[in-house]
Amino acid sequence: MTNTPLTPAEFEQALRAKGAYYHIHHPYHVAMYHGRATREQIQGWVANRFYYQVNIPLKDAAILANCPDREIRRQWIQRLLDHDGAPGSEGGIEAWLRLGEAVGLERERILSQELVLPGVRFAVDAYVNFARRASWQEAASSSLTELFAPQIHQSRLDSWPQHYPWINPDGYAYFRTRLGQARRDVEHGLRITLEHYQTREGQARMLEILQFKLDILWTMLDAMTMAYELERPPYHSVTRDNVWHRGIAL
Ligand code: AHQ
Repeated sequence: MTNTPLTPAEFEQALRAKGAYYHIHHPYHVAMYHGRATREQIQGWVANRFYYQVNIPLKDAAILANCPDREIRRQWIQRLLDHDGAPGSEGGIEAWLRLGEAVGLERERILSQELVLPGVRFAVDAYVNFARRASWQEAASSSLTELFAPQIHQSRLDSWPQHYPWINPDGYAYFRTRLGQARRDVEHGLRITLEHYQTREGQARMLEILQFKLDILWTMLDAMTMAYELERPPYHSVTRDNVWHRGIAL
């Protein structure tokens, strides 16, 4: 293996080639796109992805906490405001709750996180804990799955309204907002990444990190497939009750 670093253009191309493993290609997402998802599968996806959404600000706060560079922090903090809501604007987490209501879920049921599957929780927690432990540059670059995010948000806007007329279209505001925010995030994340990884070894490390994040997104949908498509939620052979993540009522 050569030690010659990839040029920035070659490195960016190698990052974009990882799009082949993006969760837009996961059968669960493909089924939703083609209108084959049931109401329960859509609701399960929204309720489980809520756990990812509420953890993004914690992940980004971990990056801020580890980053000594004021210029980087001044830009990165916008990501928390995008999700938590800047003063006077509702933010992405609230918009996700509206998506939940639009697909027929009770707001309180989403907030309770009772529908969050163990596999989803562990995948998301792995992302947050990685961001806390890794260098701020490695954690920042792990957000670059968003290179492929505008396409996935657009695909929902293009397909869901025709396939799922029972979903209140007000709920799609989140996807529309993310189109612009993801593109802006990628511009900043890519600049940090192309500047930080200057050696061939470092570039190889970055591709590993990106694959780790792709694995997180893919694994979340695997857990949802088990539960909502194969009807094998955790403990299904023991009980049909949601017993995960909760103590035994004494
Ligand atoms: O809604 C998404 C979002 O706010 C973020 C933040 C970003 C990150 O920091 O890792 N990644 C991300 C993603 C969002 N939506 C996902 C989807 O499929 O709707 C895509 C996901 C990503 O590509 O990482």
